[in-house]
Amino acid sequence: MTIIFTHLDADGVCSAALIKMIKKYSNAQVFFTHPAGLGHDIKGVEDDLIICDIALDKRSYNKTYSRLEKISQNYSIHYFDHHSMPGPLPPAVINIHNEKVSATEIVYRYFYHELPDYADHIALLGAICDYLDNTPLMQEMLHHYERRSLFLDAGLLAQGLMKSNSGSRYDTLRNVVKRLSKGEFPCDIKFLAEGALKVSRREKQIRKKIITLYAKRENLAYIINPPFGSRSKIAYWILGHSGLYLGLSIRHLKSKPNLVDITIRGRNLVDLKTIIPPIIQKFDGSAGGHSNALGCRLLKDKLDQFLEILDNKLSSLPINPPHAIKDLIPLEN
Ligand SMILES: [Mn+2]
Repeated sequence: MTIIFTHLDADGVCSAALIKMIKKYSNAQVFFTHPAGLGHDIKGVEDDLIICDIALDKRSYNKTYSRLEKISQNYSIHYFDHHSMPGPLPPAVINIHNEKVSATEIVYRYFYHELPDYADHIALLGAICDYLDNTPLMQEMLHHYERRSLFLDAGLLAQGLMKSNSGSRYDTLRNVVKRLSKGEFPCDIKFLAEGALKVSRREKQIRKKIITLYAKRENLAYIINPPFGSRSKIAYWILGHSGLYLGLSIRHLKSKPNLVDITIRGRNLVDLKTIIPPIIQKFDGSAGGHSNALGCRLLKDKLDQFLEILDNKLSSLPINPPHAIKDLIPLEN
């Protein structure tokens, strides 16, 4: 038996579904985790292990490393990921790493020769939902389907997963993984489709409210403790609505009242991975993610300084500002 630990977003779900399409792994057990929880969650694993789409977290790196090392003495470990790595993995771990593509694409390419034909559809869904369909392979594979039906399925999956938030969430997610691995599409899975419609209808209302609540600095839009809604979507909405470089959705943590979590989204104009971590490290915070989508944690009383430094940094960079909508409207150009 093999155990799969994956992320509970669409990229993680599609990665696990691809793996379960392979005969050898069809009975693998699927568990869901996150960067800070990985080291804890793999404690006591006594099976072959596959990890997908989970960033190696800097703070728990040593613990995770030693647990992986211990497991790897007796079992195989595959680690598929596309987040930046704070350090190496134990030598016996098979590390399949590429920061330019989705975790789903990494898994798809690694197991390509063992996958059924319909795996391409699931590979595309994981990539689209992680904003990483703009790779040479995914762009070519997009031609296997028709854009509108493909994107509908991607939307049903991403939005439907947000709704499966109730009691037996992990069982629901396992069920989605299993059904996708058997060749069903999100449009075949009734509760995903119904959940997606509810989530989308709710978001329509939430966005209207959010775009009245955010604040701006010269180069970035931010919102502190938005009353509802998904952090990443809120960051996007205020990024777009403000016309600025970045959108930041900031939350005070209930469990750790001296800290804030910040979700940052950009327009691919700056590489967040080179800008944010050096600033965060000055304040002894932590940051992780991708060049255009990043999360960080910081002491609450350092937040203003962080925003100030980040804003100045953006001013100093030689980047073209985003186009203003009104400049793009005239037809004569
Ligand atoms: Mn991912």
